[in-house]
Amino acid sequence: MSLAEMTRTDSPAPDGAHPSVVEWVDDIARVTEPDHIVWCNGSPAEWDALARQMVASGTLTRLNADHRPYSFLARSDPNDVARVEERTFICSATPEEAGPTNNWREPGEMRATLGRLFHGSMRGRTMYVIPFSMGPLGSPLSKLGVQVTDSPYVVASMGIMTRMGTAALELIGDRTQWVRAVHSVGAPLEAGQDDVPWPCNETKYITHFPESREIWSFGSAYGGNALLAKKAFALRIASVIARDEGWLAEHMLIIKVTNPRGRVFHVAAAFPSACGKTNLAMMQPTIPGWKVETVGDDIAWLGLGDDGRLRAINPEAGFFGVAPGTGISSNPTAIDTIWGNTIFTNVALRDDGDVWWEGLTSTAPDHLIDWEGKHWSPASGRPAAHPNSRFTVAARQCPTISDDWEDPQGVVIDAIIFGGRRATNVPLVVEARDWEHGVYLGATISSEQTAAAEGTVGELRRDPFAMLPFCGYNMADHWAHWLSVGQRLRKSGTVPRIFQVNWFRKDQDGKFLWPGFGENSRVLEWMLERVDGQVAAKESPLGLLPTDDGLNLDGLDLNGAQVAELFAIDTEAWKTEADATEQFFATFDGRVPEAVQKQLAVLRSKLG
Ligand code: OXD
Ligand code: MN
Repeated sequence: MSLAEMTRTDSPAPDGAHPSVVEWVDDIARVTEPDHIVWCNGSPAEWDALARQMVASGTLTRLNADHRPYSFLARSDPNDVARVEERTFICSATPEEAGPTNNWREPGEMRATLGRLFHGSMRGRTMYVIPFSMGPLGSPLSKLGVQVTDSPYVVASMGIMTRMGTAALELIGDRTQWVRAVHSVGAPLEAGQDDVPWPCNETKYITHFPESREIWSFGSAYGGNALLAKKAFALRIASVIARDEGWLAEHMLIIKVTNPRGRVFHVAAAFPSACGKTNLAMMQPTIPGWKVETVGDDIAWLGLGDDGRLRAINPEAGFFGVAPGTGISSNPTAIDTIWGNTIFTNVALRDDGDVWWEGLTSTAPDHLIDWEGKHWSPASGRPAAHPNSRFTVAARQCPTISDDWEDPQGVVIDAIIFGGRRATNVPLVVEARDWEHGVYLGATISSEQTAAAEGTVGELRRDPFAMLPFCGYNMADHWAHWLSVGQRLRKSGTVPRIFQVNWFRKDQDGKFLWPGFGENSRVLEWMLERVDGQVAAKESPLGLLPTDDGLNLDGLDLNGAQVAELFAIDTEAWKTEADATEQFFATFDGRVPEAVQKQLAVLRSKLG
């Protein structure tokens, strides 16, 4: 018996563990050969022990408790700072099932590659077994998973981002469908070899097997590459489960909005990464009498409830928010949320032991240690925090968390918003004429490239439903699935309204036309007054627009020309955009649903 085999049994599976989990863990251990196995129970004591261990090993720095109680800073390897989309693979049986927007690999071939990579990949390390629930424990809308990982940073993060531990494990029974997620940083340690604070591997594979509901991730410990409950499970694998079971797994925030008359609405909104979803989810309205509360900031699972209405849960338990740009003025609620009990990754460290990033305050401190551990001053000419630096914090710490955010039946969705980051063409707000038109608006979202994924910042990219990197199957089939959900909603009698928004339109001098942030409440007001039947709208080739005095602009410093520019429709530019959409649709080899193609024809005919 090898040493690895002898030590593997040092932490027996807990009594409540289902044999299917125990056998699977054993199989993975046989391949990855960890020195130890630890079954995580999800207790505060366990979290604390992990945090102490990571402080001792240099992975975490404890922040000054006077400023930021029980909080930590992690600095990643400079080559492991974001999701790696070109290393993200969907291994469905055929390339057509993955579709042209995903990287497909033949499953057998990928399994052989992964077998080689994972062989002995946890040597010298501990393998942690993390059972977790996505969604409230025991909710009919929740799903269970188990991730194994050799990264204690991932365990601590999953402890914040999911309902993790024994209670989730005990829900796995004979007939439970649960998602298997294997993660290794891919940095085995030889006997006596010193570890580094952020082990990872230059070779990275973020791999999904939709049919068997499995995830295998190798080489990275950062964010969505490694916290497999988030993008890999709750979006890529869940979107496939949702297609098969008749619901939707979407890259959407959820908010509860109360109007001055006391009517409550719930809104789900899809925006591409780093377009301010967390800011909108925690928005403080500037208009009197309106209240916004937070249900979720990144992912929504939506399905038809017993009442035939569209209901949604936030499957996550925490926020993994982008730090830069999150500030006292842009998102005071987030700042209040992260007062303590927070893991910060790749932000800068202040001399007083607190954290800082660009946009937190209007002026930078004179001296910082930057995200790479180097001395920094405002004269350094480079950002102190990495543009994709993050905070990881429990959702329950958010002062605006909604009282129904853990409702096991989900919240009723009254409106759906699709947004992109567009400097030109797309008006501030448009209402879809019907569900089919709404699906077209979702299918044609485009945005400028951001820092959340690796790639060239600034390039315009198509991001249908803000799901481009997250849909686990053919994107055109996703649109067909949305259409079928719409048909079922229509039969049951209540179809949420769909809107498109664009906070990011610029004037000729390149300046944003719309103030954004809390002022976006004015757009929410218009949309929800539409839902409530209180305001009129006017037809345009793009859909329904506010009438001339429809949008509440009281107290805003916007002149008539600027408002006109926010809603201007440049017919020629839209004809060009329609041509580009036709080309985009052509990449799906005839799979784009008829009803979506028809919307493009309608747009063209309305443009004249
Ligand atoms: C995220 C993303 O981290 O969308 O939420 O990239
Ligand atoms: Mn996201």
